[in-house]
Amino acid sequence: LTKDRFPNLKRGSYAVVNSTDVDYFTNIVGVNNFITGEEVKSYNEDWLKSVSGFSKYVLKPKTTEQVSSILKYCYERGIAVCIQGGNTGLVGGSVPVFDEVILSTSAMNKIISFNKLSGVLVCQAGCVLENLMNYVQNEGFIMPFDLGAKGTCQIGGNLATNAGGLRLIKYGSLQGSVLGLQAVLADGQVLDCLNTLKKDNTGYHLKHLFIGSEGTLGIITKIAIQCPNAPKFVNASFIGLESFDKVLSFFSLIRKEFSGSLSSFELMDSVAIKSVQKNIGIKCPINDDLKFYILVELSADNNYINHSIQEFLEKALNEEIILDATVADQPSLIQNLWKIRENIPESLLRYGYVYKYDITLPHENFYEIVPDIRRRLEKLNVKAVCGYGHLGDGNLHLNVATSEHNNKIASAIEPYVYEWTSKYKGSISAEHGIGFLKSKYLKYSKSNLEVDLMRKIKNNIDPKKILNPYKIFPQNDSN
Ligand code: FAD
Ligand code: 2HG
Ligand code: ZN
Repeated sequence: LTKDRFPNLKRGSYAVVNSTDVDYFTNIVGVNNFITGEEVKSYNEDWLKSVSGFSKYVLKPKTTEQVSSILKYCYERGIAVCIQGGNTGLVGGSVPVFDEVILSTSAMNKIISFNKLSGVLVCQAGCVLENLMNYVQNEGFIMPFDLGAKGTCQIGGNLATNAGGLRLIKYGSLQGSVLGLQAVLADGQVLDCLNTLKKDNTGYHLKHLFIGSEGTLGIITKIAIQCPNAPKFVNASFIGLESFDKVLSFFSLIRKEFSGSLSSFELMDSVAIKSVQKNIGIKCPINDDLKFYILVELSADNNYINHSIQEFLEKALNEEIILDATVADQPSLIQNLWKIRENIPESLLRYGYVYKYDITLPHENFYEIVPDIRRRLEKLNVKAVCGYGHLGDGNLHLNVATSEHNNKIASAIEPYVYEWTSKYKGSISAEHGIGFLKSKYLKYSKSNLEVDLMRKIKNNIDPKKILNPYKIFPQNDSN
């Protein structure tokens, strides 16, 4: 329980839900979409099993109007609300800290429209990413982003965390591809910024406030997103290398050769690969005794990528920049290579507990922190220390797996990792957000003035602070 790990944290002075409230909520969402009892348990706990609240109620509205009625009521009563999408977030933002009512967007899963001319998809926030991917694929398009959590995460959650993922290097961030959104504010007002056209410079871009706001400024209910045409040719290569210097040389070469066609450049170290092999049972498709692995995806409308990748890799092999490689250009084979990369988080969790760091660093210093942390934790009981992630975007996932949470290990890593990161002016959360678990460390990436301005915005939009309390902003607990 979060309460046990953070004993000094105080519950805000929010109203406790009573039977009249229960009647009101049931009336709005209907008995089937009002969850209470044993079933609430899984909504209280995050994917990492690192934090859990003790909410008694989950509401699953189906429409913006229902969300609006719920929030209007909660605002008047002073009831705190935790917003939950697919609950795949990795910073404890999607679960309650105390007894906040959970508003799940799972029942808001309708696709509203898809314009084949513009490629603009409009949908409700609770659509699961993979369902959207399949839907637009049938129309000859792709979603502009992809995550390992695609089978569970929802597009509303993706916007709320400003998720990055596996294709950002080619298609950019959600801030670029989201054209518009609709959000319900704390007092129930519906903010309609659901633009479906590309250009609009009429004043402040309010949609950007909600992208990455992690449920603290409003509930995103609808989204308009620009989908690119599906590339005609795609291939993926799984490559082994002996040193991180070679990884950087290879990155520089492939970017020069394939520039705009490079849709992923993912790094995995040997510890990450071993974890997938051992804990999930997926075999490494090439020599499994190398120090570093890369998954490169190329995608283009021109067959040049398929004709030339083989030759390009052979040259790199001859020059000993890389040591082993395999290429796939059929969808099922490409998917098999991706499975290795996408299963790393799950495989590490199987050790018991994982300390996760999601940081940006300059390419030159990208990997140094991993062996450094290994040395620091040498005498402590850890199962694995590994580095992987979106090297193309300068985003490292440093993970430390142990059998269970341990304060001694935590304090050997934190704030050390954040001090290291801020020394390079890196971000202490590149793509997962701040949520509950990282709020204490916000100062390593944001100045006092920035946090102050953020607070002013929050207090203005949600003066009673009912939306996702205890998240993003530092709390009064030192654990
Ligand atoms: P949740 O976890 O339910 O919520 C996340 C946050 O958003 C919470 O603060 C919540 O309150 C808020 N929220 C949710 N829905 C709404 C809404 N409609 N309106 C307002 N606020 C809302 N992340 C990446 O960036 N890149 C990756 O490559 C990536 N890979 C992952 C792989 C795995 C295996 C896992 C488990 C996670 C991964 N993640 C990744 C993290 C996670 O999937 C993303 O943060 C994702 O965007 C969360 O979506 P969700 O629907 O699960 O949101
Ligand atoms: C990924 O890229 C996700 O696989 C998860 O962002 C990273 O679990 C992590 O640390
Ligand atoms: Zn990631």
